[in-house]
Amino acid sequence: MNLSALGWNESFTAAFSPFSNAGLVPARVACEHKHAFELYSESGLVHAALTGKLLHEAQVRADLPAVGDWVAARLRPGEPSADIHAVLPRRTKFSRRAAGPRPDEQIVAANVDVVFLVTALDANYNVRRIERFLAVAWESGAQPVIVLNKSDLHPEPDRARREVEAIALAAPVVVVSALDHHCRDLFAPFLRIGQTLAFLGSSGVGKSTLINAILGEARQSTGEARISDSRGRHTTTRRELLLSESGVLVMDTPGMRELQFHDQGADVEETFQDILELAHACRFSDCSHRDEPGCAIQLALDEGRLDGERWASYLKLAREEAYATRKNDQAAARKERAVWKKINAGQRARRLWAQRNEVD
Ligand SMILES: Nc1nc2c(ncn2[C@@H]2O[C@H](COP(=O)(O)OP(=O)(O)OP(=O)(O)O)[C@@H](O)[C@H]2O)c(=O)[nH]1
Ligand SMILES: [Mg+2]
Ligand SMILES: [Zn+2]
Repeated sequence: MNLSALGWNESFTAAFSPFSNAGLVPARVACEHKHAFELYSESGLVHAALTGKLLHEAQVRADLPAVGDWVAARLRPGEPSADIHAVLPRRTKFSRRAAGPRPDEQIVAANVDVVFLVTALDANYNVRRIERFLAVAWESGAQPVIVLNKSDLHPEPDRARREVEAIALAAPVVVVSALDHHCRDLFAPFLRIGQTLAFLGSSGVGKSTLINAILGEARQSTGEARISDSRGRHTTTRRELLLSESGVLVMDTPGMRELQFHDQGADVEETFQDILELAHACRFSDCSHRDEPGCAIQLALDEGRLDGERWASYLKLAREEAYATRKNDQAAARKERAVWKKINAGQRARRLWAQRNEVD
């Protein structure tokens, strides 16, 4: 296997140099099992485990490898297996809040160049959801492409295209039927060796069917949608970076209705309608519900009309929401810095190149 065909480029070389001195090799995470990873390396597919040191030093989940990551690995001599010593900084990343008690960041996909946000033109077609996915996609650093699949099921696919183009900004919109023979041609402009493509979207929209069509191989299982509401059945159950015979690198992912970062607010409101209504009756509109006079929440707690545990769980969610928002702001700032870094690196590279040519 050739590293550049696996998506390696100069942006990783600098980050890797300390590891190459230590005798490690670069490898890319193809998929993740419970306690193990599969990696693409120059010597082919290898199984790998994390070193205790990496596990120990990881502060948060996002410090551990995710599908698409480049890692520094030590190959075990004579075996198709390796140990992962470090994760290289991600060029792009999709993350969402992990389920669970701590609002931890979960990396959905790393180092993706082009992300296809897939929606089906069936009963679940929803422009607002595409809008939300798009917002997260722009933050990831990858180039988003909106895919309206199952055009064969829509009476006026061109009307849908116009509607979506109106919110797409700079993202191209592809209207397609995965069952159509010409499907692959529509994706041809994106199929370049070394480019990492990823497909995201709800279960049943046809991500795996599109991937099979693009690869020209029946690589991924696909599943019938439920008849009742045409939702999918979560046929794909793990994220996986596939490398086709033709050299196309594409990530299939399990169905995801939302990328959670942006949507939490609506959930909190829906779930805690009663509390929000109570808060309307506080004397001060910016009441913090701690010890202000005329606080309707404190009064309701005192009188037993509001359950203390329910209040505590509201506070917890509200805090997490604030955390997620803060995190999004940080992501935006990071992205801006990254752009400048790229520009500076470009200037530096040009300068070095010019110096070198002078010497030659
Ligand atoms: N009519 C029609 N059906 C399609 C099209 N694309 C996919 N399907 C069908 O939709 C169903 C779901 O397709 P999948 O490719 O499994 O969907 P998925 O997005 O990978 O779903 P998960 O793996 O569950 O996330 C299958 O029965 C496909 O044959 C299309 O363009 N038109
Ligand atoms: Mg699938
Ligand atoms: Zn109050």
